[in-house]
Amino acid sequence: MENSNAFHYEGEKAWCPGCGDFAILNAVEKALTRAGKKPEEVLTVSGIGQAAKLPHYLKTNGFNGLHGRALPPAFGAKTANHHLTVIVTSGDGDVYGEGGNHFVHAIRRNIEMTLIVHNNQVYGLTKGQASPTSDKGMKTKLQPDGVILTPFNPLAVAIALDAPFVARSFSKEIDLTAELIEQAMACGGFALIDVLQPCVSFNKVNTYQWYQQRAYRLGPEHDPTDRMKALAKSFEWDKGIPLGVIYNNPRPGYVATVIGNAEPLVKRKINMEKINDLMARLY
Ligand SMILES: Cc1ncc(C[n+]2csc(CCOP(=O)(O)OP(=O)(O)O)c2C)c(N)n1
Ligand code: SF4
Ligand SMILES: [Mg+2]
Repeated sequence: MENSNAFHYEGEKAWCPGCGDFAILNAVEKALTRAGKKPEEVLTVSGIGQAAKLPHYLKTNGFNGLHGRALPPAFGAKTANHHLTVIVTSGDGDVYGEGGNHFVHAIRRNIEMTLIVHNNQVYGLTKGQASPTSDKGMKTKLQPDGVILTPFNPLAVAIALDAPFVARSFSKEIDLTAELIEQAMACGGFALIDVLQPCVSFNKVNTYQWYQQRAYRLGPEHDPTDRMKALAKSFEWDKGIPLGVIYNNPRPGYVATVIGNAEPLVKRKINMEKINDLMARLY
């Protein structure tokens, strides 16, 4: 059946058949369509990895940068052009490992953007080494005796830093992921959506079945505005993995509070005389 949404890219996608990344891409398209966005109003930014290929497969403005460095250019773009809806798509290795410092400080700055992490618990692109979210004991070609480190808990870190919107989904739950992306884009500040994403080629432990056996949807009894309860939820893993909005404390972000109504940089006139003078003094 032909896909009629304005964000859909028909070309080939270099992901393995069955990879959870396809469903995340589908959810992003759905969320943008339902939110009534136009392709030119959206910027999708990524670093390096399988997840980071997503901007290539979506008809929006796009920027594909360096491994671990998706958040800084996204921040730059948002501050220079406030009207853009900025979405960052990253892998667990990209944003929780190599770019972990940017993850922490983007949340502290509360920059208005939605970070979608394709959390497959491995380095997919480089063929299955352990990532910061790999379960303890998981054996890989590089960790033949099993991972010895305690996994990084992105949700707990984001809640500790008081991120306005912290959620988790499972790639198979396309409607839930799309719904969470829509809420994230409307939250007014930094939003994290960690999406459990099976890597069918290199993660033979955390499979579709493994996630399906544990993942459950949070019900109305969970109050996402209660930070301590949200923190407790963020530690649930082995017996049950909660999906949905874990923590919600909406408030204005960096651009609204620091830059306010000032004219976006992108709209300001360029004074070539001043630039040429500056260049002449630099060289
Ligand atoms: C600075 C730097 N370090 C390491 C690499 C090699 N590298 C490329 S992708 C990647 C890991 C990707 O894992 P993840 O971010 O989880 O994405 P996935 O492929 O699993 O979606 C690594 C280590 C690189 N390209 N640049
Ligand atoms: S290696 Fe894993 S993450 Fe990468 S495309 Fe294949 S299934 Fe997806
Ligand atoms: Mg990964």
